[in-house]
Amino acid sequence: GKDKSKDSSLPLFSFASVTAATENFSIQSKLGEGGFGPVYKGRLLNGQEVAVKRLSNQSGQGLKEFKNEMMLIAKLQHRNLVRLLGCCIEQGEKILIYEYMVNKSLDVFLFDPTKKHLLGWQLRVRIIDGIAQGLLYLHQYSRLRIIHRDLKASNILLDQHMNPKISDFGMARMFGGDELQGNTKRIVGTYGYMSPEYALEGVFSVKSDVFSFGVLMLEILSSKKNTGVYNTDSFNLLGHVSDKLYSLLFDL
Ligand code: ACK
Repeated sequence: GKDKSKDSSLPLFSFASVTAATENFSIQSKLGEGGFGPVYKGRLLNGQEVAVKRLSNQSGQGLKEFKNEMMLIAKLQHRNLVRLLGCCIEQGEKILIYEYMVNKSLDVFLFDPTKKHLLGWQLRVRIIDGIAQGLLYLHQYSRLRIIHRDLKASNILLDQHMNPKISDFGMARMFGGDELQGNTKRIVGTYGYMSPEYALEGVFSVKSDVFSFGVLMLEILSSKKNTGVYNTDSFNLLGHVSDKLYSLLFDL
């Protein structure tokens, strides 16, 4: 592959064809289904483990999400964001190659009865802190002002040191100029984590991400999965908390 490591904001390599790509890594097993297709565990020639995300349907929404994820994640680099290592965007085949996250997704650790006990309080707080750092980078320090729009436990991956990294940028949006919020008729994301203004009116902003972060934080601290069923009380409580959290965490 082409070496682009000099420009740290670009993926390390891009393959012109699948043949070129598959000569450089081997696929070992399937990890699961992602937003736009299967995710595999693979290994580069130098032995490094990677996660390979493959676009399964070359048309429509999947392709949109794939392109979106690629365009955004290629420009981002932060210790709390999953790192893109390379890509292949040949006509017939589209794949993204990521660093492999040994401890998989946070929701397994939070909600699997056999794993819950592995998360101590200090670790839970450290995970929350790491996610907040990643989110702050997205919203502010990356200078791109990115709204993730699907922040949830299953999109937080854990590395060998249990450091959290935000993944899955298929639905993320970049804000231009002085815009503070966007509006959409196609409300995507995950119900239990959606802020009321987004769920009901399609209005998204850094604050709707912070709302999702609030829900995530409750899950991390309680090991209880939010049910995704809204009632007025939870609206009021979380809507109120999300503003407070925002100022607490981001205006420091
Ligand atoms: O919860 P999981 O085991 O962690 O199942 C999902 C599955 O692939 C579909 O998204 C896993 N996955 C995604 N990206 C990575 C990665 N970079 N490293 C390890 N596992 C990953 C995810």
